[in-house]
Parts: sequence; structure tokens; C-alpha cells
Amino acid sequence: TPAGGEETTPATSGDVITVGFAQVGHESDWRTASTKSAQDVFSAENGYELSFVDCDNDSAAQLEAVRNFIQQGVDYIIIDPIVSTGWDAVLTECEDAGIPVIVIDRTIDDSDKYVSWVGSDFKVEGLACGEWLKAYAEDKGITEINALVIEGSTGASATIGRTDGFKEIADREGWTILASQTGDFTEAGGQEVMESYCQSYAGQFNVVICQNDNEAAGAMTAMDNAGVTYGVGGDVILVSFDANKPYVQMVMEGKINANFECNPMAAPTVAEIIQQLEAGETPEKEIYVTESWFVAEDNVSTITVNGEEQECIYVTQEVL
Ligand code: GYE
Repeated sequence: TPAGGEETTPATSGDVITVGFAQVGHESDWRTASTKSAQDVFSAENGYELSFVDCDNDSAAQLEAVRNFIQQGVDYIIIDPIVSTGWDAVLTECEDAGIPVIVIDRTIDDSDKYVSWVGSDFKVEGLACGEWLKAYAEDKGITEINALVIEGSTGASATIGRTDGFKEIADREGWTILASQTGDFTEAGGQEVMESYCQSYAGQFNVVICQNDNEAAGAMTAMDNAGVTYGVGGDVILVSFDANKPYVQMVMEGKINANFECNPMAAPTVAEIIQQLEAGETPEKEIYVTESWFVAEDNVSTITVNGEEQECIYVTQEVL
């Protein structure tokens, strides 16, 4: 006991590890899975105390959440950055406070003042979507592609990567992208954008690219209402990203032609990183999670993305 009689808490390995998690929001099924994964992994049972903040897709609220974690003096901060810019100042504050930051899912452009990032290669997801569409169109004898894109939230690296990847293939192949507007990664947003597309581009499009499953759900409602058919045997090729289980089921049913998986389970890897830091080790700076591509027909089984041949998974009951 130090002079003055105060008790000090020894930092033994048996101590509870406090973690603050500034989550994007609750916009999608993917997000729900990501939140649940973090809550399961960072449980009291596993020796953690989790401060979870749902930032409701508000960048200012997310910066404030991180600053509150600094005030609380948590041991580690996890950030899933709503947008990729505007991070350097607050990450410097984390660094000054000696709190290691782990970034998950979306990336940060303007700072590398974090320990590690765990997530997906969104550009590869967009490239894969384009390469699959090219192979599929060739197989079906479709010579003209007129695509409508429903983008994710503006400024999110997931949106930027998926948009850039698909556009790279579209430019190379001379496809037409009739429009590309944000649906904010929500079902309501997807429906609203698709309703306006159905009016403005009636009869002019044969491909709809939704940058997540919830937008695809909204787009399907809008197309149903407008009498536009999609999926296997439909007039429109419908593509989605995320591949949440109910939407892989829709691929199996032929409602969605292809779905490019995005893995929401970063938390177990983050726990490993924290354990490495606790042990005084240096974790890897970038860790990519593995993902698959699910397709409704087995006519295109492999595609080459970034020079590497990759397998498309034809969805059958066994895959689910
Ligand atoms: O695709 C979407 C979610 O950042 C990869 O955010 C994530 C995206 C995901 O709302 O469903």
C-alpha cells in the first residue's frame, strides 16, 4: 500500500480487459452479425468488459464515442470507421493516451496511427463481381450491359472499393453504367433508389448491382411493384454483396444471380490481436478475412480476379 493508504490495482493477467467499440450503426443484417460477434467475443465470461456504442451512421458521433473511450481510460479501442477520412486527430489523441486502436471492416485513409486492421478487400469484391458478370454474360450470349448501381453509404471504404472494382471492369469491357446512387446500405434506401430507377430507366437496364443484401431486398420490392423480373430466367441480372445467410438462400432460389460474400466475423481475430498485445508481441498490421462468391447457376465455375483464378460456389442445399 503506497503512502496515503490508497489501494493500487496490480495489472496482472487476471484483470478484466476493458474494450470500447465504436460501431457504425445498425443499418444492415451484416452489421447485426458484426455487433453480435463482438458482443459474444468480448463477454464478461471471456474476461472482457465491453463498452459498445452504436454510432447510428453519424461520423461526428463516432469521433465523440472514441473520445469518451479515452476519457473512460479503456484498455483498447475498436473502431469500424463510418467514413475513411477525418481520423488523424482523434487517433493521435488515442496514441497520446497510450490506448491501442484496432480498426475493423472499413478502412482509414488519412492515418496509420492504429495497431492493426482486420477486414475485407472491397475492391477485390467489386472486381470479382465484374469478372463474374463478364463471364456470365458471355456464357448467356448477352452482348450489351446496361447497369444500374445502388451504392452503399457515401464515404465508406466498402462503398468506394466495391464501386471502383466494378467500374474498372465496366470501363475495360465498355459497359454502360446508367446511374450509380447511394441507398445507404439500407432496405428502405435500396427500395427508394430502385423505385426512381424503374421510372427513369424503364426498359433500359439489364443489370442491377446492389452493394449490400438489404439494398437488394428493397430493390426486389421496387422491381416487383414495377413488374420488372429479375434473377434466373428474369429480364434483369441481380447482384448483391455481403451474402448473409437468408440472401444466400435467395441465390439458391434463383432470385439473386450472384452474391459476393463479406465476412462480418472480425471480432475473434481482434481478440487474438489483443492477446498478442497483452503478451508484448507485435500483431500484423493488416489482416484480410477470407470470403467466397455464391452463384445461382453452375455455368461459370471459375473467374480470374487480379490474375488469380478463383472458384465461384454454385449454391445448393449442402452449401447452406
Ligand atoms: O457490406 C453493409 C454494411 O462495411 C462491409 O456495411 C460493411 C458494409 C456491409 O452496412 O451491409
